[in-house]
Amino acid sequence: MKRALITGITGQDGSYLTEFLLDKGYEVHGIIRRASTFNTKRIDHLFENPEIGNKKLFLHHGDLTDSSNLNRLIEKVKPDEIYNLGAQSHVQVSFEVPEYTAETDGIGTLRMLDAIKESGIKCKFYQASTSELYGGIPGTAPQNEKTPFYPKSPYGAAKLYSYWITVNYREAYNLFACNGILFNHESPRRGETFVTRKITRAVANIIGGKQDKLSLGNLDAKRDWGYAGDYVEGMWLMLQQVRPDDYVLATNETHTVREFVEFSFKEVGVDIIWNGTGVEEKGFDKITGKVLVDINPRYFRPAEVELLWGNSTKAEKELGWKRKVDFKGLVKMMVDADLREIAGMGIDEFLEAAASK
Ligand code: NDP
Ligand code: GDR
Repeated sequence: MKRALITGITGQDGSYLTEFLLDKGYEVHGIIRRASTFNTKRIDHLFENPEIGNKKLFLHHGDLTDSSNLNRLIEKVKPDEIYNLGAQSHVQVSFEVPEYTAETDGIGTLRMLDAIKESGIKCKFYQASTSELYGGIPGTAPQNEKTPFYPKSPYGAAKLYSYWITVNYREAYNLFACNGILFNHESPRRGETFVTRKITRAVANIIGGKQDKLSLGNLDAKRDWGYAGDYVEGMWLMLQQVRPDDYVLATNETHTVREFVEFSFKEVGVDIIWNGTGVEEKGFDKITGKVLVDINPRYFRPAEVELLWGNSTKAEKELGWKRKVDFKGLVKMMVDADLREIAGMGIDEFLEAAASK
């Protein structure tokens, strides 16, 4: 039985990856942080299953800022594969906590790599690199493994260090270490402060009468949004190759935040029309004229990544990986899940009920 160690197991990707590896017959070990409230919601369904919890899935307290803990865990678990997903992963928040972000997202990766090297354990390493490395420089899209990096945030700069230290440990010490340069990937488990989930949650809340309107920042930013469940398979595939390498995972499509809003409301039968410019712009319900979207400058970033649009040809050719869920499918999945949670019914049921009124 193969053994995997995951940092960031309580996050969106960590939870999907855990399900994927358990399905493949792995024993999975995860590092969790001590918190004053429960932070294991995304993996509770696995850990509380008596066939899995403490038989195939083991949780250990730890933190990417604590080397002695990481050294000890690697010695104890002796993993075949490590997936380093742990990070302060919010770009805007990284402007507020730049030093902590560097400690976790930058030096944390060095701590992991050095712990592997010093332990002498033969173990493959996956680093959660990001399309934020590119910074969306005009004229560079679609971005692939050869596109130059130009990070635009403390998060991006910390992840740039991690990208290169991963390459360096591969070249200097012959570690099997890969960077997955992943474009944005979302799901019903996405944190609620990322723009996609903020939008789908708001749509469900507005429908359920629990929220009046949705306030956003830059509507014109473009992202290549895929489904997290597809992307964790790509992470695993990278570690199953003969040689370690770096790969882009993306859908090869790009859409604006504005389009994400329009598609999300459309799922519940609402057409949005836009009026006004800059911070005065508003999104109205075409039928009722009610303001459903406005702009709040607090969501603007000190520096913005305007355009991310990936090219995952290398991963498609060498790993045989391809995204299964497209943009429309992703929006529908997320709106449906939030609607079920908040209004107690899925999209189809909601539309049927609305039509019979
Ligand atoms: P989440 O924010 O959902 O999860 C982050 C995880 O990291 C959580 O488990 C969190 O624990 C943990 N964590 C935070 N700080 C530390 C720390 N100091 N020590 C140990 N663990 C820590 O992120 P995602 O699942 O979306 O992303 C996974 C990784 O992939 C991240 O590294 C992210 O930067 C990167 N990435 C994500 C993309 C995306 O679109 N989702 C795209 C490209 C890269 P806790 O639950 O306790 O907060
Ligand atoms: P991103 O994701 O910064 O791409 O990082 P996020 O969803 O936060 O922002 C995407 C774009 O939407 C714009 N935006 C808003 N963003 C948020 N969060 N809230 C708003 O109200 C809002 N209004 C507009 C942003 O300005 C931005 O342009 C994600 C994270 O998962 C990273 O960890 C990962 O590395 C990258 O994706 C790839």
